[in-house]
Amino acid sequence: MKIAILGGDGFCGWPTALHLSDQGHEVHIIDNLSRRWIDTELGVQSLTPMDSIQERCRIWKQETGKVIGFHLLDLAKEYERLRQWLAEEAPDAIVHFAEQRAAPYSMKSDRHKVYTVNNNVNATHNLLTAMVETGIDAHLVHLGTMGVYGYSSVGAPIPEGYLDVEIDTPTGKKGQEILYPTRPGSVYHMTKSLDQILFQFYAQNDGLRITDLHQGIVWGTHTDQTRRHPQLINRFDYDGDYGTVLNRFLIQAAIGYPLTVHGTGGQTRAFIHLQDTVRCVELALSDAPAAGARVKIFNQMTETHRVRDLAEMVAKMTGAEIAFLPNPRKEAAENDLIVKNDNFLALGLNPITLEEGLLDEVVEVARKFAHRIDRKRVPAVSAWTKDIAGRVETDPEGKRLKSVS
Ligand code: NAD
Ligand code: USQ
Repeated sequence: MKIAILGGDGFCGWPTALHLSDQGHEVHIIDNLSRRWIDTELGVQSLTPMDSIQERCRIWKQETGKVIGFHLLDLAKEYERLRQWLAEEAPDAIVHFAEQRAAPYSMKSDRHKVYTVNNNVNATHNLLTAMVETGIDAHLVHLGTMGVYGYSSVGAPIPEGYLDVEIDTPTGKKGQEILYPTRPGSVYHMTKSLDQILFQFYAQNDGLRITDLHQGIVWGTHTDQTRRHPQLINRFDYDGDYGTVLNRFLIQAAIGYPLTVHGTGGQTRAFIHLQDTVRCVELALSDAPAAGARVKIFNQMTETHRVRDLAEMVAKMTGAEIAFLPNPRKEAAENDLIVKNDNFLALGLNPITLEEGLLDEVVEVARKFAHRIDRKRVPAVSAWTKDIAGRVETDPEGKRLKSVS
């Protein structure tokens, strides 16, 4: 297939591009490199030294003989160029990773909220309307998030996207299938909830074939392809805005920084290893919905864990200390989470679960590149409200360690 990977310079997009190219697909990356600019804005850098996207593609060709095209294009702002590109290239499939994906970044200030909404909603809508206008028959696979559901399950497992409800009518109860009610916990997660409505409309109105992958928190760093050459190494975010919880705990352990647990660490979240992310995208591509069918929604996660259990596991493995910090986010202090992921299991996913070997691998990568870490960028200081901002701990390493336990 000819596959466009939107956001293919990012943490999930790059290994997916390599994986699909390795399988013999013709891969084109579209990216505006905004993530690299955000690193500059925040004064941080990937833990791992990333080459330019052009250089990464050159090394891939040198190693494998396979070509990955790169196209510098802003999906949110360059509608005409996007439409023209789609009309000329007519990809068979489009994998859409290209959004501002950090919840803390989306909550930093009003400007960051505006940017995140404009970027994410416009990127998705521009893509959908350009697909209709050009008449290409591509299968769109979008990377959504488990966070659209919110995290407190009512005791029943969260289904894959849809919920059967009964509505009281004057003539009795009537059944209806609805999108599972959204309950986003940040402006970023809110944009993913809005994306869902855009997909529902364009599938119903124009028969677009769309799969939305509600992905959990991705951990790990390498995949089979990124291991092939040092210059194919993946991005690795550790800072307080873009670093995600398990990867952060692993780098914190590697540099002797206390593990930064927010609140009591009672938050339960869904997780997936990066290697399974790329495999799930492959599986989703092989199982496109028919034109006119409802949006296919998969829960792309393999296991759930409580944040403090992860911290305890990493502490036991590495000897790291745990710091319980005031939570900069507005979120439930404790929640349970039960999630269905039957669709991917039925397609043959054999989940990689947390195991010491893979955790060790990340700690090793972190130790190797520890000299690139700016410890001042480790604390998560983006607060969800002005009130919370006054309580944020900006120096978890300092002597004033606050404990809420
Ligand atoms: P990332 O920030 O590393 O990559 C996103 C890429 O998209 C970047 O290279 C960025 O430059 C590009 N981009 C953003 N806006 C763009 C635009 N307007 N035009 C063109 N390119 C643009 O993020 P990631 O971790 O690789 O996540 C990819 C997708 O997966 C996101 O949509 C995210 O919501 C979703 N996701 C990620 C995780 C995770 O833990 N990383 C978990 C669940 C879902
Ligand atoms: N947390 C800590 N300590 C830290 C960092 C985070 O306790 O140092 C806690 C947070 O308070 C939160 C949980 O860990 O309760 C998860 O935080 P996270 O930053 O790992 O994940 P999140 O903000 O939800 O976002 C990430 C990705 C996002 C994706 C989402 C999937 O950045 O793109 O959509 O995971 S999910 O969480 O399933 O919605």
